Amino acid sequence: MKTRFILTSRNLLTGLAAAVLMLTACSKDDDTPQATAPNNFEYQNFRQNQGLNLLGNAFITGDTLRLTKNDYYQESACWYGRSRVKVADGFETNFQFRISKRDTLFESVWNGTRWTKGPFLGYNGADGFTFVIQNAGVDSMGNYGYEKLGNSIAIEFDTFDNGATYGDPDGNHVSIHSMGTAPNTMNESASKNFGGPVRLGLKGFSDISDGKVYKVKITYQSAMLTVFMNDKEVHKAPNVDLNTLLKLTEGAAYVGFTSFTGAAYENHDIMSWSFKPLQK
Ligand SMILES: [Ca+2]
Ligand SMILES: [Ca+2]
Repeated sequence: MKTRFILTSRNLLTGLAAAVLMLTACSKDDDTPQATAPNNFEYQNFRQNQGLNLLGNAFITGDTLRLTKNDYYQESACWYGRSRVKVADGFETNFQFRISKRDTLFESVWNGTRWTKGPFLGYNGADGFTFVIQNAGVDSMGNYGYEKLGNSIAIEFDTFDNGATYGDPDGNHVSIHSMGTAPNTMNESASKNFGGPVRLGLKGFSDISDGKVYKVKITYQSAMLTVFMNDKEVHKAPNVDLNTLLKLTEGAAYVGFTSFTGAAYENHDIMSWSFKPLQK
């Protein structure tokens, strides 16, 4: 287990004595991917897991890429492992995600002898997932998936409010994080050059951990990075020059996902995924 200093759901909840939370697999498959061209691939589902590099606690279950299961202290990355893909001239990626079976919080009640499980307080769940472009390496993974992962840009779907210290506006937001070639961070200071976090509740998505399947499209064209959910634009960052920001290899990088859980958890699933280049 890595040393952890960051206020995540992991260490936050360890301090909550009054509210008690009641309540690895790593596979790798280097078979030929379902690619129609080196920069154009599509996974209609993940039943065959072809060409993915699964790191940490990511695994395939049925048709689904499960980045992290609903258990404590999971972390993962999953890269398209066949090759780097061209990103600098523009791309479009589409995927579906589902976040489900989050843990719940119950009040802790002292019965005169011991603490017991009290009334239901609400849903918890953590910590979300990211889509990442990185050229650190196909076997690279940071803490919490992308924390400390250098040479990367992460589009974060954040489901846990780590508080003002880390700049989270709530536990249901999308944000774009990069420190260029330096180590990335979940601190929202890394998103200030990309418009900061966007509260998804203000975009009509009140709870992305509700177990429903959501469709995401991310496009990069003419230096504009745009994020859509269910065909609705939810975030847009102009003046993103990936060639300048990151140290790419002939305009190409590795793409994929990261995720983590802590003292709160939920399933983070990717149901489908495609990637294709766009023209300038
Ligand atoms: Ca967070
Ligand atoms: Ca965040």
